[in-house]
Amino acid sequence: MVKLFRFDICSLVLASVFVATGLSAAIVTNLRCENLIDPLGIDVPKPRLSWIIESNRSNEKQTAYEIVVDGLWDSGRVESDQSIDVLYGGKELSPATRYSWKVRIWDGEGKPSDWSKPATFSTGLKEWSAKWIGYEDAASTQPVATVGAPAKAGERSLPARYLRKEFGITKKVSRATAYVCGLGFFNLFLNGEKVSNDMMDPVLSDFAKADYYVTFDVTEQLKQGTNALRVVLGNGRYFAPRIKLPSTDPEYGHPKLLLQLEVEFTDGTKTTLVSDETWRLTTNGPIRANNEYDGEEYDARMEMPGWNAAGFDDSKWQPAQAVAAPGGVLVAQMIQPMRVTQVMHPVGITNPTPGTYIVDMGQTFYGTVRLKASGPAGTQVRMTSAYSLNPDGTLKTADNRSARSTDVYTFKGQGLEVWNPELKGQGFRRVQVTGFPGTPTVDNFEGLVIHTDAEPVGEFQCSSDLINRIHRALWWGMPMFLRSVPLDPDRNERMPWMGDPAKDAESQAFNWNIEPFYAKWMDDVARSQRRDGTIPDVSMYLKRGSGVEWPAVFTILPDWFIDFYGDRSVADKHYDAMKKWVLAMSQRNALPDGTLKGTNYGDWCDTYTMDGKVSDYGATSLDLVSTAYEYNNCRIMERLAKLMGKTDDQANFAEIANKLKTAFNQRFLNPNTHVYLGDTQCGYVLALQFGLVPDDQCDAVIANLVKDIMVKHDGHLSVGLIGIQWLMQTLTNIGRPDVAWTIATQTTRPSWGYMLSQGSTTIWERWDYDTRGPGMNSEALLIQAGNLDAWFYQTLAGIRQAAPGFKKILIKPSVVGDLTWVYAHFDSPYGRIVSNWKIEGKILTMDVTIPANTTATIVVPGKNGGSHEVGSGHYQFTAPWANGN
Ligand code: RAM
Repeated sequence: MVKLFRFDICSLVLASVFVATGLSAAIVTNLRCENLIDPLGIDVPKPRLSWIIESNRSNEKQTAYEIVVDGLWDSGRVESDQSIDVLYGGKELSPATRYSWKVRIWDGEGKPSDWSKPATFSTGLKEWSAKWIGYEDAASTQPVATVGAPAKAGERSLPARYLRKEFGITKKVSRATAYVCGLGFFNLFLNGEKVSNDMMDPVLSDFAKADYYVTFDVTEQLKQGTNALRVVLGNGRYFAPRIKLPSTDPEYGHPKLLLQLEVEFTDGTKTTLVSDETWRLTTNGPIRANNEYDGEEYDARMEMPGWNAAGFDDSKWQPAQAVAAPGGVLVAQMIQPMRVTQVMHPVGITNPTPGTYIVDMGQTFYGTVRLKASGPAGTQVRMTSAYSLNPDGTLKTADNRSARSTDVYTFKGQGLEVWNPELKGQGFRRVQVTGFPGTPTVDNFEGLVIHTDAEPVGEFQCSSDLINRIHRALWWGMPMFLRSVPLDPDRNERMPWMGDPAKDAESQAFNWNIEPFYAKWMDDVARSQRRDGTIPDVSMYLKRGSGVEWPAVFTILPDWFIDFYGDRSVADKHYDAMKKWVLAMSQRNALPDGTLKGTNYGDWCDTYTMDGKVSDYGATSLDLVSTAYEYNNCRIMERLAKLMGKTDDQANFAEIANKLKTAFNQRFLNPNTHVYLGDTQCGYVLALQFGLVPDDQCDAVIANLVKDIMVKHDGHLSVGLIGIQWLMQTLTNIGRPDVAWTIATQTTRPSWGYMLSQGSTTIWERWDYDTRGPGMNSEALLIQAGNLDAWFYQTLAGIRQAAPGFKKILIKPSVVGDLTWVYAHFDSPYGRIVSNWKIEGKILTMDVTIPANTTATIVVPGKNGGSHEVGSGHYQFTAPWANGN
């Protein structure tokens, strides 16, 4: 039953709230541990437990909760409205154990809910008795490209390592768990079946410091009798794909495996099976070469039928060698794995030169191609991937630089053969095929979209076709970077650069649950800190540079975790390292006037760099950018110190920040013209967004920024990698979402609309991708996107957090340009938030959903819309609307 309430907010407003008055109580659902659903192998002594409350009543609240963890902990009734990140408070958890847990809550009227359906988590392995095994073959470190073009100096690849082990199980199994670290990448099979649909496990890391192991529940796959385990080991980043060219990848060594299978029987006994020298190994399997930059080469004639099942004759194989451990600490992989998330069907196929075919997937993505064809034994099909075409219709591979991005398949000649590379991927849209037996059709190929399989949490649509298409391009482009660490997708580089994700993460977070992903990455960044406190501009592999702006992801993200996810754990964990870094930056880079010496890379590739007019470092003073960033770092540290009760630190960071602010304005701000040095959008935006502008000059500085956009640049942006992270939200914050809208809807260069008009399906690395020569010029390197997608959710739909983790929500859409409707939802830590407004004739209608256990301020657009304080529920507001409202 639905009842209509009418508010008398203003005589012109008809604001109505629909309240379901059904009496059903709150339901507790979506139980998560460490923000993962039923995680296997968690590695924390006190996991954080969260749940979502669903209810069809308005104003639903939690006033108390009770958690029960498998006999180990009954929290009893705890008077609290906390429903995310409740710290486990029971007896010490045992390693390698599965726990079941459940929760119930008491609502605003003090009524208890039913117990939730139980969820589970399992703890990681502590006692490793397994040995690292592999095959240390010095000769094979030479370049290998067995059937492709001859390898060039510096290209490195190896055939895959195939390992197997048979073992007997005589009793009834109650639970079997495999703990596996196979470096670089591994695939695990049990009795012929791959044990999961993960791709490219484990997550990347600096292997000398940390090695992630993956936990698999294999209870179902294990059988009584003889079982066969098999593992395929690829190079990943362990056996470096390049030593130089262009980056220095650390060389860790040959691929290696650590595996421990823990089996529990129904009679209460246990057994353990481990990797050791009794395993058999061969490199003479079908994967002849694999390398993320160059591709995978597969000779189906070398398949070994039956090798993954019990009874295979492996007498010609060699015993696995016990090899040195990689040297890092073993850490449980607590993020979602990479998976194939979509299968693409080609939209067309062309034949630019005799024997050469171009298969068009219709969309750029990161992943790989699947071949489905028949051919005589020995026929070799070569498939080279890239984004777009040369003018003559051939594939434009120049931007891949020296990455060959070529997969080679050799037919065994037995009916329909289906194959895809398993140990690599690349950013691409088109595939150039040569050597195909006969004439290929679109049915011979599929595209596999691969990325970290974070759960989707958002949807955005609006009345502007252009904005929808830009959102779609971002939606495709963003996951290309979610590959266990944020990683460039295409050329011979593919590095975890740290500058891009500081605000890209927020855009991603409105679309996917990336909390575990970035929490893990902050660990990687912390591990890359040097003794002197500096952090490289690119973490883990190419450990180059020690700037302020790029590593600032190490202050910005932990701080943002608190705001966005209500999660303090990242800041708590890394506080000391963050402090050390921020202090090192202000000391190392200090100039006599109190500002900072500029460090790499400034407002990288801004629009002034178009056509080579200025260098890639952009037009904004590097000193200005670095000083502004360090100021922001100090304010973040001041805030965190306050939160953590570290009063000395709080005072110290406040003092450094105050001095930086004074020095910044003395040096960079002209008090008469209110122009920041260089008169660039990036300079204004950083000063405004970070709170550097003296209060009495704010209006004048804003006017200069707006003039720069609207007059000097005719409604276009002029920023690069740094400016774009803050530009759009700054314009909203200063009350000019209309200016941001003008920028967002441009279709002339430089703009996102222009990129799409040139046929792109993702966002370019450079604003002048189309007129640049090859080199550092990717069609899908998202550095010019920053906070844009978040801006669609935050400003056009108006969904923002007003208290950490969206415990309090602000719904405040901006009706800009010719927009007539917006629909967005976002699954916040407390549940789904919906903002949906539309203008029809002279009426604006707004439907809003606020999840249980939160409150919200809803600001209805328009002169008479008003501001409404509400609890959870579904609300509809209508207000008169006139143009220019
Ligand atoms: C390029 C990439 C990367 C960027 C660096 C500075 O290699 O675009 O994302 O951060 O430059």
